[in-house]
Amino acid sequence: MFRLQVIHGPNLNLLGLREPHLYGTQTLADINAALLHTATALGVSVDFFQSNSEGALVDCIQSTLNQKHGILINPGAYTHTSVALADAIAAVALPVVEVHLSNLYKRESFRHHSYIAPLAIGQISGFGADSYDLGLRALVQYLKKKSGSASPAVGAAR
Ligand code: CA2
Repeated sequence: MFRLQVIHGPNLNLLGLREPHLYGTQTLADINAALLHTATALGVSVDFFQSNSEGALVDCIQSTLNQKHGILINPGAYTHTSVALADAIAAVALPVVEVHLSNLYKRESFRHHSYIAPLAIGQISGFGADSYDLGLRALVQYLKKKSGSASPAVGAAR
C-alpha cells in the first residue's frame, strides 16, 4: 500500500474560521476527512501534518525519508519564500504534488513564483478544497503508473 504524507503550511489551521471569501468555508479537519475518504477509496494510507513553523515543516518533510512514497503539500505562504522547504523536498527526492486553494496566477505577482513547483510532479491551484482531492488523485495515479500497480520500496527516487 502506498503511504503518503499530507502537509499543510502556515495559517491553514484557520481555514473555515477566517476569510471564507478567499479560502472557502471548509475547515482543515473537513479537508483532511475528505482526503482520508478518497485515500481509503484509492487504497492508500495518508498521514496529516500542519504547522505554522518553517522548521517544523522541514522536519516533517525529512521524516518522510524511507517512510513514505509521496507527499501532497500546500506550503501556504512559504511557497513563495522558502528555500529551506525546497531543499528538504529535493533531499528526500519523493514524488510531490503542490496544491493551492486559490488560483495563484489570479493574485498578486509575488504569489506567481513557487520555490516548490520546479521540484513537484505538478501543481494544482484554484479549485478550493477540491485542489487537495485532485492533487491526491494525481499523486496516486502517478505512483500506480510508475510502479505498475504494486507498491515500490519506500524512498524510491523520483
Ligand atoms: O491558495 C492557497 O492555498 C495558498 O497556499 C494559501 C496561502 C497563501 O499565502 C498562498 O499564496 C496561497 C495562505 C493561507 C492562509 O490561510 C488562511 C486561512 C483562513 C484565514 C486566513 C488565512
